[in-house]
Amino acid sequence: MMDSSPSNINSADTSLSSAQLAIGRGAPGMRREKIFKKGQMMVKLNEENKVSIGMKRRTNEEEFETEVGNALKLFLERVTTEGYAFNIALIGASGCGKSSFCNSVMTAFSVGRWRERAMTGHYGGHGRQVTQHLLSFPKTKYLDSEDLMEYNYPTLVDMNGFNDSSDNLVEELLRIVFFGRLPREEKLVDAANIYRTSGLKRLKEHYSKNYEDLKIDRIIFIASATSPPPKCLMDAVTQIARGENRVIPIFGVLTHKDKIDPDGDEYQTLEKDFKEGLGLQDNRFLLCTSYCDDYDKLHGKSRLDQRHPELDIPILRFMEQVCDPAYEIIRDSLPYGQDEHSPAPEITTTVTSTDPPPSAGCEKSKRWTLTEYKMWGIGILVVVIAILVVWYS
Ligand SMILES: Nc1nc2c(ncn2[C@@H]2O[C@H](COP(=O)(O)OP(=O)(O)O)[C@@H](O)[C@H]2O)c(=O)[nH]1
Ligand SMILES: [Mg+2]
Repeated sequence: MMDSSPSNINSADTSLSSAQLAIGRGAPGMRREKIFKKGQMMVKLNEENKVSIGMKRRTNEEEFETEVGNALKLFLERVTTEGYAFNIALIGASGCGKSSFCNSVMTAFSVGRWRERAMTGHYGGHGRQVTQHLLSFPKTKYLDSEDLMEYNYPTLVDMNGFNDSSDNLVEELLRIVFFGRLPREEKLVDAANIYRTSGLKRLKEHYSKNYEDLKIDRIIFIASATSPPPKCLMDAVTQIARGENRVIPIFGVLTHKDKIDPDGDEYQTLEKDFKEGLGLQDNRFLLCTSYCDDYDKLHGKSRLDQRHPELDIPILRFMEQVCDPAYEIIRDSLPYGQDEHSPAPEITTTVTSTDPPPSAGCEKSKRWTLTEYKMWGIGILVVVIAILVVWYS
């Protein structure tokens, strides 16, 4: 489990150069540089036993700031500027904290304060969910520093919660999402309605016609540490992500850390069940608190006014694992409907799709790296110059 307590800061953190700190946050890195120098000065005073209680608190904050810089630096080393940005699906039951976690990740990645990019909350047991559509958050929607844009920050995919079941419909909906066949901003419930009115075969036909977009590279399964893990849904996700030909790495997050006793027997049993259900090792698991109303109340200050490095650090470290290209997707180029357990349906009907026409950039197997884009740009420029030279000579 990842611990973010200040006592865990190792001496290497404090030897981090100010230039390294600046890498992470562009202009605000300058602020961090100043803080870091001030922090060193305070350590000196501490040695001389001249630190007041208030100053001690401040030193902790500064150590946290340093650790955020370090976690961010390690994250950037992992995502690099080569390759492509991963699409990460946040899957879980309704109300477990998917959207709150999504916002917390985007806050940890950005320079500014928390913003409600993914809508959170509930309607108090009326069965209606706040998130109804498949929403995607590419880096352009959450990064607020131009310096970071060239890095392959992931696209986070938030959607409404699934029921804790593992029937044909849930499995097919997961397949549709994982294979990138549910168009952005479309409702999962629309797919469920096709199933209800016309059956599984028609559902497969419909989504086989859609163009491949947002094909999922990583799954983060989210559950709350305050309620029993949704075992049927966990089974369905592991079955679709691991049991078929295209194998996607799964990670697990338990939210609501602030509401439980992490050392208590009850929680320990829940964590064990969760990890075993998803086949997780510690490096693919995180217990965390997200930015939320309860945490604001605990601190007596709104997340609109302050950041919480103690929340950001474990999330950054976890995301460093999630975005590690070392986890390979087996048979990545396999399209929807071509896996063993769900053979390609014969398309007999015409289904009107609202999707944009296919483009080279949509197909994941054809996703271009930055270098490839640059090479194409140079190539086109050379051709244009050649035409102009021939024209004027
Ligand atoms: N105390 C606490 N509340 C949380 C945490 N994460 C989410 N919540 C709350 O749980 C409720 C549902 O969260 P939301 O992100 O909308 O869940 P979703 O339906 O899975 O997207 C909201 O009231 C959040 O404020 C957490 O880590 N701790
Ligand atoms: Mg939500």
